[in-house]
Amino acid sequence: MRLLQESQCFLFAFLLLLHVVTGEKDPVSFEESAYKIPPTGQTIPQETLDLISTSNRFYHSKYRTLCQPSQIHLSLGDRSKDINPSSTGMHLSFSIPNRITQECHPDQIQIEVQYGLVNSDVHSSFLIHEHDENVHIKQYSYTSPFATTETYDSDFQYHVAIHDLDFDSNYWYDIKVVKLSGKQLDSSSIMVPQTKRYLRREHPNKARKVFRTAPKPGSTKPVKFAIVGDLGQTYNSTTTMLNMLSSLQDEDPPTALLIAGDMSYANTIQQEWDNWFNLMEPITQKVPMMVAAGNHEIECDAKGNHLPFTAYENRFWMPNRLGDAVLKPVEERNLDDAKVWTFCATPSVFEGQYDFGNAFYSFEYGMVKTIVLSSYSKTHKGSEQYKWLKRELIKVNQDRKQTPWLVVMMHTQFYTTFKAHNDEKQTMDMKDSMEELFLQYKVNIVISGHDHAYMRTFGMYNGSRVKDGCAPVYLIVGEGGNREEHVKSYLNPKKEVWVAIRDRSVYGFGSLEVSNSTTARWTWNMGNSGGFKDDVWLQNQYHF
Ligand SMILES: *[C@@H]1O[C@H](CO)[C@@H](O)[C@H](O)[C@H]1NC(C)=O
Ligand SMILES: *[C@@H]1O[C@H](CO)[C@@H](O)[C@H](O)[C@H]1NC(C)=O
Ligand SMILES: CC(=O)N[C@H]1CO[C@H](CO)[C@@H](O)[C@@H]1O
Repeated sequence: MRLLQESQCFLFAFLLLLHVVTGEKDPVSFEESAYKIPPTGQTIPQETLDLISTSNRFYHSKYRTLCQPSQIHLSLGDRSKDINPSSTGMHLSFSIPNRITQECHPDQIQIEVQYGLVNSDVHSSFLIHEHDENVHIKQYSYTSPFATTETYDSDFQYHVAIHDLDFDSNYWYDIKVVKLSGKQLDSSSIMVPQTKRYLRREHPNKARKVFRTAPKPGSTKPVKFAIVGDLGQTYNSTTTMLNMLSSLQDEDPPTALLIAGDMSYANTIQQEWDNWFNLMEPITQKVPMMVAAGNHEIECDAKGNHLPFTAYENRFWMPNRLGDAVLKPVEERNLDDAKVWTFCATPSVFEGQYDFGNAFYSFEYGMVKTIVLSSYSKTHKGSEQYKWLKRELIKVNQDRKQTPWLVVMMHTQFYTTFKAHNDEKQTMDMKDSMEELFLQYKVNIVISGHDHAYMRTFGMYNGSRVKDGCAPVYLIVGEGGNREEHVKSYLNPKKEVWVAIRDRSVYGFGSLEVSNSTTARWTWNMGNSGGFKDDVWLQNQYHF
């Protein structure tokens, strides 16, 4: 009996392991553009370029339409509150112009959401009402500490929940502006020149947008996530994004995207958030994007209320929220020039308060339960986050047959082989209080970014490789391609015994494909031709 237990528990087997590091790629010149599209004929395959040109955001039309939604991004819906949940949901988020014209104010326009099962004649629709409990319209003003003479007024950020969807099904949807300035929409009267950047016309041949809902917890349906961190918006980020986009054409495509923090690298310049959501839209309008708060999301407001996480709280809407965000302003004395990077823009250590909202939350996706933690919220034993985490872990372990795979995602890393963000106090405090729970409650995989590199460990606890492997495996996925480039060096020239594989040379993203309760395949650096790769079958460390 004991032998059997141990064999269930053996270390992650490598059935396939490729580790090829090639030399420098040819330098690629590209013109800095809003979307940072690399030139045709470079590293991006033609099929992918075709994909971009038919996706509406990249479509260069002569005229664009007033008040149209852009920056469309999905996130998974809220868990059903019913005792016997039989349906699921999706959140639709998008942006309606504000900064160009007042005509698009929510009081002035009427937006209709239509959706229905693909291959079914039945469809549903509703008009968006500001005071509906399923609708949240956010708009914020923000002053960058680096440009205090200019206040940015955001577009209207809509977050609309759709409920009562079937699990594991394809739905089409459409977001339509049906009334403008109180007038029924007349398409001929609303054409404006393209120079107005936020206005655009839909692609004439655009297919309806389609998303797939999550499989039901307890279902045996295989699931696949695309996973990345520290993405940014450089040429290299665009390459990663395009590779993710072309993976959506695969026979078994990823149906959710997990980002382990540091999304846009706007670094307080809010227009860069608009650019980033536009850049991501071809993917995020099809696949729910689930995010964690990174230090590049802290971005406190230099005037107004001095609150941190302004863009992160207004632009994303994660499911199963525990309530509105509770944020403490950054202290005035920490906003002067000398301290602004350390305390307000993208600090490594953040001592403020950030609870609830998009800070920490969880979601089920078929066989996988994911718990997203905030590295920039309190983590000690009495903290809101710790108490909630413990409750979640107890709950999920009451029936691991429902979700035999338990993933934790957070921005900062408990373990690293890189000389970069090693031993940051805040992260070490989090590790001191929470690592024990990860082990006790049988977390399979812990995903982080922060270090701009890639690492996979063996089962780890308290600084060492656990002999029988019955401990969480730690992944660092911060090689998305942001402007800060790769970490410069390793802590030790030879990899530590607990490190299975590491890289700091090639950008990419990961794919987690859960086949069944015992086996998953993890692949890193998807779609990049040549370069470093990691491709392993992971055995569930625990026996359910
Ligand atoms: C963790 O390891 C340290 C030595 O590195 C040891 O002193 C400590 O007791 C260990 N803690 C646990 C909980 O095993
Ligand atoms: C689980 O999936 C793996 C990989 O596809 C497969 O080899 C294995 O036989 C499956 N196990 C069960 C119990 O179905
Ligand atoms: C590692 C990698 O792919 N780096 C590329 C990032 O983008 C620049 C162009 O801006 C390329 O020259 C690098 O090869």
